[in-house]
Amino acid sequence: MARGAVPDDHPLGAGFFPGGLTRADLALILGTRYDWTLGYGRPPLFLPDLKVIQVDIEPEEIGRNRRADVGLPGDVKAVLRQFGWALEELGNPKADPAWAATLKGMREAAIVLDGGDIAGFAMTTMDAYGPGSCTWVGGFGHLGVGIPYGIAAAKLARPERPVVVITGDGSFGFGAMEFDTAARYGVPIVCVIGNDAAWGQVRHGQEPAFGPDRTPGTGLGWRSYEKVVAALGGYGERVERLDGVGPALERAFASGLPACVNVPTDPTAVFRGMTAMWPIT
Ligand SMILES: Cc1ncc(C[n+]2csc(CCOP(=O)(O)OP(=O)(O)O)c2C)c(N)n1
Repeated sequence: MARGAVPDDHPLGAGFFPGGLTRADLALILGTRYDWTLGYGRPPLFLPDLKVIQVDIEPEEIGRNRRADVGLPGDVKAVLRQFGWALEELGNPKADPAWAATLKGMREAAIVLDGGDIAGFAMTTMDAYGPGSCTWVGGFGHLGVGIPYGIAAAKLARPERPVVVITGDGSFGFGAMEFDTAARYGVPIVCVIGNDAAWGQVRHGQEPAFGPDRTPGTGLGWRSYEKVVAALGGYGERVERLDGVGPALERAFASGLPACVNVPTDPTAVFRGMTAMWPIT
């Protein structure tokens, strides 16, 4: 509930991006529990060698679910005031500019969306912090532009920004060979496929219109598109579990190559905010 106490666009803020936590060497846990919202204090969010200072007014909360390197029983407001005095005594040391730059880069990662339902889910759940930082097919719905947009509009226009392309498996197929372009020009976009083995948004319109067994042409099959990207000189990974997505993204970025993280998704999940061809009733 403290979201916003440090504004998401503060130079030292990482918003809700877990990437900030996985790169940190010290975390302050202030009056909050290691419940499901913090992944119970376990990997992939909390790595084993992350040092933690935990402040809680309930002494028994300290060290519950995860080890605290330093536990401080106390009221968060009072403890933070004391931290402030201690920092003053140390001459108010400034944050490492490299760390601020890392956080800035994570906040400003350009997001490119392509696909039907997957783009709808992503559009409504992801934050954007600057002009041109979130691109998608918009009103024309011209699927297939994700990878080229990722290469050209985002990566070559602003090479300092990390670029993530989130795409449906169908839409990936339209532009997949552009990974060859990305590999030839050394453009390290990271593409995540929300793979429901279907032209999902169209299929989800066919089902109510014609019946669940009458969905012509919209089944695609579970293809290993990550292997296509690897064969073109990029980096490819298939991820079956949600908690594997974050580490796979880290490896994809670390590869420095055009990368594809292929994630099988639930084919029955329907995004109800946009409809490609639902019956008009
Ligand atoms: C070039 C083009 N062809 C077809 C369509 C029609 N269309 C809209 S949504 C959709 C399904 C997209 O499937 P996918 O990319 O796999 O994403 P999903 O909906 O499964 O998440 C299609 C084919 C389109 N918008 N653009």
